[in-house]
Amino acid sequence: MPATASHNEPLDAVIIGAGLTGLYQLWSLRKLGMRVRVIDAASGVGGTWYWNCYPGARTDSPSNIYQYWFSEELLDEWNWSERYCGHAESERYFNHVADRFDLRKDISFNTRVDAAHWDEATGCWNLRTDQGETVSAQFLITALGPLSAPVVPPFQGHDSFKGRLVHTARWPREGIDLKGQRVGVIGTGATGIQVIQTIAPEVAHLTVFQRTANYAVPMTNPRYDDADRAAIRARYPQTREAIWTTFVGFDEPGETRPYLSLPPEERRATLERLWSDGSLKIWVAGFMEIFFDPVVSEEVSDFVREKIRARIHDPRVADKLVPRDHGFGTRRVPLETGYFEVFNRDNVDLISLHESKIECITPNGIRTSAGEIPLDVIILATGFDAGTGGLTAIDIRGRGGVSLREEWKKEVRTTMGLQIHGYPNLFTTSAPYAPASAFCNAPTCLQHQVQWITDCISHLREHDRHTIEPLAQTEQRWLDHHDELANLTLVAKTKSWYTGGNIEGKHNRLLGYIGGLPAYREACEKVKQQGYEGFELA
Ligand code: N01
Repeated sequence: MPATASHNEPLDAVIIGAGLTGLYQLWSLRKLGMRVRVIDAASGVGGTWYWNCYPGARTDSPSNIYQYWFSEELLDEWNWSERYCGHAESERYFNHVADRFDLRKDISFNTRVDAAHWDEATGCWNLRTDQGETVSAQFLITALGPLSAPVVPPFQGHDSFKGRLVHTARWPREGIDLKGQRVGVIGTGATGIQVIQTIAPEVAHLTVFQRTANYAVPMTNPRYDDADRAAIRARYPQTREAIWTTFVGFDEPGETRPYLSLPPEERRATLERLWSDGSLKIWVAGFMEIFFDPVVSEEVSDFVREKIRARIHDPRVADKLVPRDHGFGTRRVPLETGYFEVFNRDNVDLISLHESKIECITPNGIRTSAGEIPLDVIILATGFDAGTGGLTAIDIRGRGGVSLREEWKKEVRTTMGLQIHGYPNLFTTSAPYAPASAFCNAPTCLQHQVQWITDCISHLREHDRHTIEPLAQTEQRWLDHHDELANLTLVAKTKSWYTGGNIEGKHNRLLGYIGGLPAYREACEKVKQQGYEGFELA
């Protein structure tokens, strides 16, 4: 660990995570003249884009809004090559940012924070890492990303497999040669879809194990030339404004006409227009009623089901692939490129786990209730312990030695996803009950959270205060508000990582704040304007 961190003298702040959030938080706190260290288990920057280097990884947010806004120079000099950039380009971008702003000198790579304990006497967080170092800092900021703790289902026989078994979020950086291999993919979420559509043409045989059929929208991904980039740059002032004002931090205003007020042909025409954009517009800038009105949900879902069915040759396969058990948009909608056509290929089989269950992993493959499938490689695209898993992996203890991990087994609580009662000077990003944990274009919401945290720390320093912590009643008010909105939605009634439903025994509560980014920003701004009323400053 570099010199600053091994001093006994506490740092001003430690940031855990050198991804999108951590890099910007470091840059922001440096601007305040603070001594800051970032700690990351990875060997490089990029967070999600460092770890998720599986075949086909790509953003579902357009590149013009999947970026930082803090530097005009950066906006001017970085050239996106396509509308939705691939994993390698995203990772290159974050490396460029780290170099451009000389951030690496304050980052400790290959270092995992095991524990962070609040020390009442010194008013500092004491951290212990897996490298045996201890670090103290006045402020602790977690920049772990909402999806950093992979879920490996406890299949019997897991260790007996003689081939290669890998989770997509731990894909080896040197890659895996899948040519000519018999591959099984478990999971058909956003990740599984990207992997499946990418590897199907190169493997000898692909078996897809699907538990829940997913909706997906075909991606239109043009490559950009200089003229496109110039046009995109010319719109940056408007784009920068727009992302703050839309419901989920994209740059497209949503449809405002009530769905049911439109004649059927106008509904259809609008859905066709949204669909043909080849983006997530039909989900995030379409008819909002899909999130709370079962009638509209069913009509829009039928529209999408029809689109999916039309692409699959075998109606029996189509029956398995067309979602029936939830409405369009109540789970995360992925973009896809030729995904459904994969199931028209001779070298691909689809196993619906509703028809035959996975019984165990064997030395030679996967045994389902319908028999054994021989495999050379098993890919787990089985998702994440979202929002909470990154935080509970660390032994975080607040006032009185109270363990966050233990408390969150009973109930996950935060104040606006930014702070937690009982844990002074701990700032969380992409934690539960903020839009950033689920319902937002990540860079928009995470940059907003970084700005709020930076302003808050700046306020404390200006007013000669050393600690901040939300009051219990402030936290309860936020949770009540969150629940009230959540419970109006179909999203909260649908099992997915959005509700914690993908983890056995996880407390079920909608993870992301669903009041929209503008309302969330207003709530955060109000706290700031009122001098952090509802928070204890000491
Ligand atoms: O994870 P998921 P993901 N047996 O939880 C299945 C972001 N992301 O990594 O749906 C069998 O969505 C599970 O089945 P079910 C994006 O926000 C973004 O795909 O629970 N199957 C499901 O099919 C996304 O939403 C991008 O019934 C099991 C799958 O595994 C989030 O990451 C790209 C199982 C997990 O799907 C997470 O996506 C990729 C079991 N025991 C990801 N356990 C882009 O921006 C789980 N499954 C493009």
